[in-house]
Parts: sequence; structure tokens; C-alpha cells
Amino acid sequence: MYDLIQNWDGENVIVRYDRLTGAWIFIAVHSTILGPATGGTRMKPYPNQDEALLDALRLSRGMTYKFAVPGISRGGGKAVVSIPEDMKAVARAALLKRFGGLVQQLGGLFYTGPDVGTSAEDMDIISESGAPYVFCRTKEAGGGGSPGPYTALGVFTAIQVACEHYFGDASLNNRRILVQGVGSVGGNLIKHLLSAGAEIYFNDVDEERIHYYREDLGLKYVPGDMLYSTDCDVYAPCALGGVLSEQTIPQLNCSIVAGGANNQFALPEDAESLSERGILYAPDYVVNVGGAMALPGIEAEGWTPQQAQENVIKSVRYALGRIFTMAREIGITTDEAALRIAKEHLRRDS
Ligand code: PPY
Repeated sequence: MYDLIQNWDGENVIVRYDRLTGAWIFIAVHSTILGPATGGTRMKPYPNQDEALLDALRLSRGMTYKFAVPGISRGGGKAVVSIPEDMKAVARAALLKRFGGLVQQLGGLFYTGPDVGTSAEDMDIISESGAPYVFCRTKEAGGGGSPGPYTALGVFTAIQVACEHYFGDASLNNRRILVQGVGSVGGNLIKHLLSAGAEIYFNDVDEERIHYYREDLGLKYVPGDMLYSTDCDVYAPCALGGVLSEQTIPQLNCSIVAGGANNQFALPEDAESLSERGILYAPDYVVNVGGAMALPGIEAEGWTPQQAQENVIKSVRYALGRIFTMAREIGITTDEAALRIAKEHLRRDS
């Protein structure tokens, strides 16, 4: 655990052991150069606490770059609540309340919102003790609701921009698109893709969701063992991270990777192998900025939902266009190009 923190380039890690549930809470504040650290709260069981901490450290760095690329005045942070496998709803709600108290104690060092394993309803609970540092409460509670639809809109825009760059045509009519994970982001992405006339393949691990998308919507389901080798134009990872690795990259049968998941590369050097295979990669934190841009915009800056949508589309389009051009012109990976732009913005404002 000490090594993980020592080898990380961020500012602070706040650690709390929750005795009543046995949960561990890690809040990683990667950077406050551009503003208060902001990032979602991920809540799930982990194989061990090192994995949980490492997830918080890496995800919070991603948040720093996510805000830096479009020049949003927020820093990078992330909370991981590493819970026991069999936690009951009542215990979970009480834990969320205690977590809100911790966010409150930090007094604005860290603002949060939903991430994997937490919802807008959970933000209502967290904000009982954590306000005003909690984004994405439900609309009933006066918040802007789930970030998923805005993130999905950004991913949809990214897929169009990537297709334009790769095929010289932004139209998604009859493009074969593989969506991995049909939760809040993937599910909303599918709505956009359907109206754009794309041919959709999907994968998920949840039986109910599989049933809905396969039987009710009639989409093609791809089982996990055939996922990476599926012949398609665009692979859109919208579930957990680490999907682009030494094992999966050689199997890929797509032209473009553009999806909403955070931390898609297992290791930094995987970006190079993907590029060597001639696959165009749209950097994850550029593609999935939608929710993190829209909700603080709506709740803290007074944007209307309509303005938030326009801003997401405009920023993703502009940033990706710049990244693809820069990568091509100077012969670097798109991942490296995104990083250079992020670091340039972080330097300028420090
Ligand atoms: C992310 O984009 O990964 C997030 O953490 C989402 C988010 C959404 C709204 C406020 C803060 C974070």
C-alpha cells in the first residue's frame, strides 16, 4: 500500500476503515491545480484493498486529464468504497451517509458524483451529510440526475468523429458497432446508435439486461469469449477498465476503439501496441467527459440541460479532432497526444 502511494504522482489519499460494515474508503485527490478535485464514487467489492486503492489512484489521475483537456476548472479525484460481498441495503445506506460525512469534513477538497456501483439515488443519500459537495442528485431532490445520458452523448459524438477521421465519413448508417456493457452509458449510447442506423452488437454480464437488449430490442448478443475477436468497425468499451491488454489487443478485429469506460489500457505501453495494429484509439478520458462536464455545469454553473448537451458535443468534437490531427502529424499515439494537451493545460494554469 505504501509503495502504491509512493509511486503515484498525485496530491493526497484519504483513507477510512468503516468498522460497522468492514468497508474501506479511499479518496484519491490527484490534482487541484485547475480547481477542486472532482470525481465519482465507485462502490464495489475488490479482491483486496491494494486493488481498491490502486483503482482510486489511477481513476483520479484520469479525472485530472479529463478536466484538463477541455480546460474545465476542476481537479482530479475519485473515491473508492471497497465493500464486503454480501452487504445489505440498510447497511449500505448507512455507509453512504458516513461517507457523505467524510466528504463534508474535507470541506471542498473533493466533490463527488456517481460512478460504477453508485446512482443518482445514492447521491441523494450521500448529500444528506455531504452537501454541497455532491453532484448528480436525482431531479426530484433538486439535482441534475444521472450523468450516464451525457456521457453517452459524448461517446456517440466520439464515434462519429473517429469514423470521420478513419473512414472519411461520419455517418454511422450500417456501421457495425460493438458495445461492451449496456448499463447507464452503454444503454444510452445504444439509443443514439439505433437512431443513427448502426448495426449493433452488445455484450453484458447481467442476465436481465442481456434479455432486454437481445429479446426486446432484437440486438445481436456477443458472449464474453467471442467479444474481442468480433469483426466490427467500432469497439466501444462501456464497462470496466483494463480491457485493452497484451492478451486482448492481438485478438481485436475492429478499426476503431471509442468507448466510455475509464482506464481502458491495462498498461501504458498497450497504447503503442494498439496503434501498431493500425487501430484508431479515441482516448477514454476525452471520450467520456460528458457526465463530468455536464452535471457540474448544470448544478454549479447554471447551464440548461440543452446547453450542457451542446457543450459536451462541441468539446468532444474539438478535442478529438485536435488529438487525431496531432497524433498523425507528429507520429505519436493518440493517447500520447491527449496526454500532451492535458499536461500543457495543467502547466499553463499552475
Ligand atoms: C467520471 O467521469 O468518471 C466521473 O467520475 C463522473 C462524474 C460525474 C459528475 C460529477 C463528478 C464525476
